[in-house]
Amino acid sequence: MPSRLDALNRWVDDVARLTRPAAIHWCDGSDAEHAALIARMEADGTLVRLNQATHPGSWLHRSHPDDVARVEHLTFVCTTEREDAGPNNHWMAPAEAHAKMDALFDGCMQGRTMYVIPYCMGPIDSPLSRCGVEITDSPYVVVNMRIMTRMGAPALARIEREDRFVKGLHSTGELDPARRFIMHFPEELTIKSYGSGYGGNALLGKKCHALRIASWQARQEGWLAEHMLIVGIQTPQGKTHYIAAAFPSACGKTNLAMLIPPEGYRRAGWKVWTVGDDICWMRPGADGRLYAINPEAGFFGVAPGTSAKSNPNALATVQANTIFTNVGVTADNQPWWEGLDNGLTPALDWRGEPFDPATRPAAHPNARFTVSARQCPSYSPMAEDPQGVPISAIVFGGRRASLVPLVFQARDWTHGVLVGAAMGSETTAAAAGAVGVLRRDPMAMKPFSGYHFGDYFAHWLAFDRAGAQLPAIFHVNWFRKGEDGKFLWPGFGENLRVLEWMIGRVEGLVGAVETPIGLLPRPQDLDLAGLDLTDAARAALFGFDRDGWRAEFDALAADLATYAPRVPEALLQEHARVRQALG
Ligand code: OXD
Ligand code: MN
Repeated sequence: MPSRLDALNRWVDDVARLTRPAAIHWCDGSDAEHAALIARMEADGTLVRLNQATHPGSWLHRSHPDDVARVEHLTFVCTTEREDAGPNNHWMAPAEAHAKMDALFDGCMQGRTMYVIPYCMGPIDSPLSRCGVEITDSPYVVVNMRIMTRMGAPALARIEREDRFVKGLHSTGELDPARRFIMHFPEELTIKSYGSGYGGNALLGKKCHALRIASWQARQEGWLAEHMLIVGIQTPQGKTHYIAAAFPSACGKTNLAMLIPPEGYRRAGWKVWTVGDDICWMRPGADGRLYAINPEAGFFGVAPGTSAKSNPNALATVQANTIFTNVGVTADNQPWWEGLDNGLTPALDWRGEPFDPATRPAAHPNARFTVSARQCPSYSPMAEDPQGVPISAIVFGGRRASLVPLVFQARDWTHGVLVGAAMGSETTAAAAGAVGVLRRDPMAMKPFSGYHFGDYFAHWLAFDRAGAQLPAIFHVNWFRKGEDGKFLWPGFGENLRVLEWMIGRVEGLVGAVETPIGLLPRPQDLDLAGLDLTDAARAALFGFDRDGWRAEFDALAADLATYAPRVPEALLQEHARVRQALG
């Protein structure tokens, strides 16, 4: 009898014929398999044992110095029609892309083991979850995928039941940036990635599958695959509201997902539950609400800046069973990074050389930790619920030194989609180029939407239909600065004050004032007790600058026009309506 796994077996055979590995290993996700892989990587230097007294079960990986981040300029969406990928993606014709990739893969695994990793994105028994299989020659990828996904035998069993999975083929190749490509074939549910071992390029379940391919699948199947954290806010009355929030990189997604309530809130009974810190899959339930799962099982977080002050939950999470990539180490082999502030000093930097601040920082600025979400003290028990969590509010945000107030609410869903499409962040001194330049990043999906942004906006708008009970949509800006260049809002745990206002809005309990850009709280609508905000700070954080917003909306018109002719008419009309109200 033909097996439901025939397609998978045939593909594995085809890949083996092309890449010619010395051995093929089907990953079952067991502890024994994991231990053998770790031992092998310790022996060949891929992993360095960290101090097992302070960090049990933890390891350090030093990547190739040229292979430390996602490579957007080498990332392609290969649809039959160029237009379907949109101006928001690099495009290559599928036949050309396959030929290019297959030439790179030809014989590339000779002398190496080829690992076949069946994985499930999302709880193994959730109807919202989707499966994939990654073939890789990197044992580092295998151990990371075991943390980041539900990997191994249960995933293979689900694939056998469903007979449908995303195919991901990966090889670290020669780690030569000139021979590095990350190609997506959404029409074939296929990914081919060559020449990089870095997380976002190599752990194919994450950005490649759970965002680029999944966003395509989601459009066809009527759901949303988003670059959002999911956090549960439990009120003193015992009700938990789940909030999904999209921010571009370096805007504190992991911190918000693991927020520690300010002392007064804690005493009053507020609790915060982490469901996910990076990706959110949402689908309308029978009651018309959107239900969300975190497709990932772990965190692939940025280490620098993580401290007992900025994110105590993250720090507690990475105390054991963690793979650190490109951090520094102390003389007694504890992981160390800039901003850790634990009183220790680094001995070696991320390249394994004696630390010299004049040469380079101890940790690469994009140094990462990979760790199971289950180790997070605030991990929500609902994160494993196959039905997902009902979303009360969607939050968009960016880093805006001026103009954009602390928080405002969109009037309705269509306005909210416009607010998401208008999202942007200002460049910081940390990045090359001019400081304070606005980069538009709709829904924080610029690097991750697997299809044309115009179609993506239309897909979002389509959720507003009869019977839908859609979340309220908000925009936040934690990064407003005063004349002196200092942040006006304290951020971190104090952001709960803003989330409390959102929950009050959802429950119909608190006020707001109408402005052309949306509904703004008055300072008295938020609990600001104990915060030292000057009158000028209040005016900026809660104010509405009509002239500034006029200019902002004119610039937005030009940015939306880059997605013509696919920008939905309803979105253009919404823009025109707000622009007119601005006078
Ligand atoms: C990102 C990440 O780059 O989550 O967005 O790693
Ligand atoms: Mn991300």
